Amino acid sequence: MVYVTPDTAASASPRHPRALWRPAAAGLAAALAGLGLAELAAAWLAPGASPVLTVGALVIDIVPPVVKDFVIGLFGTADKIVLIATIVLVLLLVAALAGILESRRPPFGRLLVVLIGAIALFAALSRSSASTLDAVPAVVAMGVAAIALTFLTTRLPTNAPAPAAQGRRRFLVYTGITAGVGLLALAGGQLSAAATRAADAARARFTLPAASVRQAAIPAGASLDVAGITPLITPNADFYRIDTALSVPRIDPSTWRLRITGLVENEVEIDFAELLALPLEESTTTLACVSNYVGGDLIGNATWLGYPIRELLARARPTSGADMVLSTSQDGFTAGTPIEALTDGRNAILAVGMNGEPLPLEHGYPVRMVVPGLYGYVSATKWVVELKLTRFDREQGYWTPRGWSELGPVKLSSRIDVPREGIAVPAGSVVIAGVAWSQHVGISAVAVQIDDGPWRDATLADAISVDTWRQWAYTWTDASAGDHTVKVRATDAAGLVQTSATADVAPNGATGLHEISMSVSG
Ligand SMILES: Nc1nc2c(c(=O)[nH]1)N[C@H]1C(S)=C(S)[C@@H](COP(=O)(O)O)O[C@H]1N2
Ligand SMILES: [Mo]
Repeated sequence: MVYVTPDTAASASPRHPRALWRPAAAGLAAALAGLGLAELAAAWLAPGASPVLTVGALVIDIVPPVVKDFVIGLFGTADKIVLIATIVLVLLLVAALAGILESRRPPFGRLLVVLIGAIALFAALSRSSASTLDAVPAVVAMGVAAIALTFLTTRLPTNAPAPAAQGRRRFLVYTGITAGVGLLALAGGQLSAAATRAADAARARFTLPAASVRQAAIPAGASLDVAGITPLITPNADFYRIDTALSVPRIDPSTWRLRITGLVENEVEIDFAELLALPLEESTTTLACVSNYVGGDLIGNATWLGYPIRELLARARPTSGADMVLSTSQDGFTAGTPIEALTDGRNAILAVGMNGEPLPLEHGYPVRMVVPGLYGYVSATKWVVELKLTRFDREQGYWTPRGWSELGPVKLSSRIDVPREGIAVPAGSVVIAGVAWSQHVGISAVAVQIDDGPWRDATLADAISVDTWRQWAYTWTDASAGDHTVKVRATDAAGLVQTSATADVAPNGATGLHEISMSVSG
C-alpha cells in the first residue's frame, strides 16, 4: 500500500501537479456513504431527524424573512425542493473540498467533515421535540464520512509511473464501493421512510368503528382533585413504550391477518376488515411492564377497544393438551400467555383502539393484545399476527430464556406521585397522593407512613374496575418543618398487604414499598 503525503507525491512527479478530481471523488464518495447511512439510521431510529431535513429546517429558521419571501416568490411551492437541492449541492461541494483538503493538508479535510457534522447535530438537537436518539443520524454521518475520507485519501494513487495503474484502479474500486454503499443506504432509507408515511396515512384515514359494548361510564369519583396527580387515563402520547423493535413495524392494515394455529381443531384466519366488523368492546385496563421498579413509570392506563380473544379461541377449538397461547408479532417478538387468562372472562382482547384513536404505530398498530393482570412481556403483544396454541413445556415466549419467568402476573403495588420526590413543600397541610393497583383483584385500602409514625389510611378514589389502578390521597394536616420520608402501602381486595420486602424487577417484577423524601419548609 502506498501512502501519499504531499511530500512523496511531489517527489514522485514534481512536474505534474496531482489531479484534483481523485481527492474530490474521495470526498464525494465519503459524503455519500455518511449521508446514505445517516438517512437510513434516521428512517429506522429517528424519523424526523434526517440530517438533510433538520439542516433544512435550521436554514428556514435562520434565513431572514426577505430571503424566504424572495425564494418563495421565485419558486412557489417548489421552495422546499429547492432548499433540499441547495443543501445537497452545497454538501457535495464541501465534500469535494474536504477530499482535496484531506489529501493535501490532513487532517483538515476530516476537520471540515466534523464541522459539517456538528452543524447537522446542532440542527437535529435544537428542534423542540428532539430526543437523544435524534443525535444518531448526524453522528453516523460524521463518523462514517470521516472514516471513509481517511480510508480513501490514504489510498490515492501516486504519480509514480510503475505501480500507478494498479493503484489507480484500486482507488477507483474503493471509491466506487464507498459511493455505492452510500447510494444503497440512501435508497433503503427513502423506501423505509415511504413505508412509514404510508402506514401513517393509512392510520389517519381509518376511523374506529363504534363499540358494541361500551365501557361503563367512569365514575366521577375515580379522579381525585389533587394538583399534579397522575391522570387516571394516560394520554397516548405519554403512555410508556417498551419493545424490542429497532424500528417500529409499519403494517399495511389491508394486508394484516391473524392466524390461530397449533393445537386447535380448526385453524382460524381473520383479516382486519373482518375483525372490525365483529362486535367490539371497550374496556379500561392498566398495562404494566415487569421492568417497572418500585415507584417507576412503566405503567399506564387506557381505554382500549377490541374483540375478546376468548371468542376467537372458541372458533379455533383448542385441543385439551394446550395450556399456552404463544402470540407472535410481525417483528418476531413472542409472548406466552396461559390460555386460562384469555378465557376466564376477563377483558383479554385483540385491541384496535386506544383512548378513542386507532392504536398508535408504536403501541402496536393495527392490532395488539391487552390482557388485564399480566405484565406486558407475557401478554401484550403488539403488531400481533399469530396466536399459536401450544404448551408451556414445549415453547417459551421471547423473554423467558432471557432470564424472566414464564408466568408474569402483575404484583400488588402502589406509588406516590404527589409531592414529587425531593420537592420542598410549605409546612401546614400537605396532600400526599398517588395510585395503587392489584389487577384482577382490586385495591381495598392504601396507607401512608410518615417517618417512623403509624400507618394512616389514605382516602381511596372510586374504582373503575379491578383491572385498573386506583387513585388515593392522604392529607398530612400538621406537616412540620424539616426533612421527612413518606412511604405508601396498599392492601388488595383479598386482604393481602403489600410486602415491604424488596425484590428486583427480574425475574418476575419488583416488590417493596415506594418511599420518597420530602422537605417541609418552616
Ligand atoms: N411486538 C412486541 N410487543 C410487545 C413487546 C415487544 O417487545 N414487541 N414488549 C412487551 C412489553 S415488555 C410491554 S411492557 C408492553 C408495552 O406496551 P406499550 O409499549 O404499548 O406500553 O408491550 C409488550 N408487547
Ligand atoms: Mo415490559
